[in-house]
Amino acid sequence: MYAQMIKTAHKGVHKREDMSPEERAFQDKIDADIKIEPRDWMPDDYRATLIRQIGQHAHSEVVGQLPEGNWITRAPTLERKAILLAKVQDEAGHGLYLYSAAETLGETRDELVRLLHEGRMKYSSIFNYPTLNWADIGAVGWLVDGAAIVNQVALQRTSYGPYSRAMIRICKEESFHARQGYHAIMKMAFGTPEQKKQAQDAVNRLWFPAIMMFGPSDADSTHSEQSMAWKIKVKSNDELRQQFVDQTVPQIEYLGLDLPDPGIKWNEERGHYDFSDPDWSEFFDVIKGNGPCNVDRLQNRVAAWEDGAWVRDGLLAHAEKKAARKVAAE
Ligand code: FAQ
Repeated sequence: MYAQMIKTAHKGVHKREDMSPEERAFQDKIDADIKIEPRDWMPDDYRATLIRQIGQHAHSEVVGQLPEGNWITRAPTLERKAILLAKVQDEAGHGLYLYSAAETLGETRDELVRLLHEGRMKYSSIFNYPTLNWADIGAVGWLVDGAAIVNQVALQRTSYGPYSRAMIRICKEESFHARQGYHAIMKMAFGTPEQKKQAQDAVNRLWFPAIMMFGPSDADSTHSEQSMAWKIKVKSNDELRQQFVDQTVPQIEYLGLDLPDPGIKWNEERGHYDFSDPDWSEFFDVIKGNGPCNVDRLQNRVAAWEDGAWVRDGLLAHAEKKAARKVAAE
């Protein structure tokens, strides 16, 4: 359904004067901050935009397990291993809440997964970078989950009810993820010179990819204007990026690490930190499939899907037998 909807999607922003009476009533609800629920009337493009964003978000949670899963067997202590296991497992749960939210819009999880595996749907750019040392795991929790929280706290107020409610639950778990990450990187930054060097290396490599997570600059964002009019997004990409930089720079300073961007400077007049743009050509290249780990991540997901076929088939066969027995007994 989604693949078809995207082909016929309206280009540009819906203007009030061109809206049908139904669409005007829908927009009035949005403007009055009334949540849209699955059985309410909604424009096809609103539905398609939500399926795209929620689907990509779900895929990000699931693909996002891979860079950290890579370190579960190599975590330095039993405690760190247990924490990392719990965190990675939470990400799978977040994927499930989000696929379920997309199902309320009429799109199946199987279809979204198929589109991901065929390279027709995206997931967050950040997960196409490798995790090379243990400090990266701290940095992922702190910076990547930290960026995800900034975005997701805003999304708690998104206009679509099931997405908003999924975000409230996810944010509670994400805050544990970010704290465990900061705790892990703190141990490294305050540890031996070699550990501190690893922490600095992780921050240097992951800083720009983390600030790219918020998407292209507002000027280059194709969906923002309409998504903000529909309150699918309640803050712009650049607003959220600035919020993340402002909260993270003092944390880097507390760790005693060098700032990863020479352009970071407090701007008294704006009341915000100035910072340098990431290399946007790298961002667009990564989301086109050319990042350091894109091929590997997708191959991994496809292999997991294929290897798990016998479990899905078994569960379905069991459910069918159970349903048939129930019908026979009635
Ligand atoms: N990566 O017009 P916009 C997490 C695409 S969760 C890849 O600005 P939009 C938890 C965009 O899709 C992280 N693609 O797009 C965790 C569009 O392409 P399309 C995920 C990106 O949707 C932690 C094009 O660029 N969070 O990390 C990215 O209005 C640790 C134009 O961009 C969410 O998904 C990107 N970074 O705004 C899990 C939050 N940015 O579709 C495991 C929900 C943009 O036309 C371990 N999503 N693109 O082909 C959102 O808030 C929005 O979708 C944005 C992008 C803000 C990401």
